[in-house]
Amino acid sequence: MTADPAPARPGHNIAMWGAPGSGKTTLLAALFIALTRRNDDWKIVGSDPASSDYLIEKTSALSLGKIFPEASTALERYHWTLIGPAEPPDARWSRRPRPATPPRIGISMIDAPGGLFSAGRRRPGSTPDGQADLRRRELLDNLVDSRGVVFLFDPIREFEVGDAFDHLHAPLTRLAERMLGSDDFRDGKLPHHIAVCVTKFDDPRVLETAEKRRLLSANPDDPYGFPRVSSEDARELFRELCEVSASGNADMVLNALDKFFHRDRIKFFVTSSIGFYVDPRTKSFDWHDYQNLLPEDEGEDLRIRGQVHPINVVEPMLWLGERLTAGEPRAEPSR
Ligand SMILES: Nc1nc2c(ncn2[C@@H]2O[C@H](COP(=O)(O)OP(=O)(O)O)[C@@H](O)[C@H]2O)c(=O)[nH]1
Ligand SMILES: [Mg+2]
Repeated sequence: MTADPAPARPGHNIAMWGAPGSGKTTLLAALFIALTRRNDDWKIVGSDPASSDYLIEKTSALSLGKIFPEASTALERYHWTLIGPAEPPDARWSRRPRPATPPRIGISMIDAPGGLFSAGRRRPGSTPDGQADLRRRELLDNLVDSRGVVFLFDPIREFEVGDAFDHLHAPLTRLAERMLGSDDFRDGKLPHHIAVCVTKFDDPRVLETAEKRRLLSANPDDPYGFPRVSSEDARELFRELCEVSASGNADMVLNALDKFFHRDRIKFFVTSSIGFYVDPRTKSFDWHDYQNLLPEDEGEDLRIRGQVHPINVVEPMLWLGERLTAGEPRAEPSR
């Protein structure tokens, strides 16, 4: 063995974190679809039978049923393993000694109905909710044990409800408290790498904000010609979207992230799990007809119109995977 800590087993863990309804479950299902469409070896497998069941069920809902996965009704924890290629696909990996076995990264998600941390605001006089405390502790344990975090920020929810800060602030404060004595917190910053995912990019309110601010770019490798927001511009879009927060608290999300995490360990991604609609005849993005959600019928489930084309769903995971397995972080060219 060399001194390189490249893990052969999932010694690294990524935790999914986001307000209820921010799109965690859908992102996971989309991740499976997006990985399967890629021509490389990255794949995701359940680490136990329940997590495999979950993945299969949510992915089928999205790809075959054209519906969003159902919200969880009980507290559930799931673990998956992201397995990379055995051989380094490009130079980025070959700077290090080649791993004897493919990189493996654990992904864990605690899915709970209604969110865990909004419950932290107990009404005066109400009895402490032992169950909720337990759940919060589990979510925290998961964050303490992870060095990678996927943080989902849902701009639509922020616009309508405005509780992203609520769902960030309490766990972040408690996470810092739990890590206070740790060597990893000596420099005053949490050791985690955090992929901030702005979700629901396919929603016209998000896409049009990006367009108005001239933050869209094309990806020449994309056969559909989807507009994108690069990671360099994603922070700007995030800031822009915070302006329309219902509570006016969203600006604190960015500040809190910068205070608690190393700037070079935060990366922004503008994502969509379902992507844009693509007409099967033209097979390309059409500014006049891009919505992949069907108009909502009273009492009906929201339905997806065409094929799902996940955008920037694999990228945050691979970025985290790369950073977590790279040992000492290198200068990041694409921040
Ligand atoms: N437009 C759009 N809506 C989405 C997307 N992903 C999720 N949603 C919506 O957000 C809802 C909640 O998503 P879900 O994955 O269950 O969130 P979770 O509570 O964080 O697991 C879904 O039922 C959809 O209505 C997306 O990529 N685009
Ligand atoms: Mg969910």
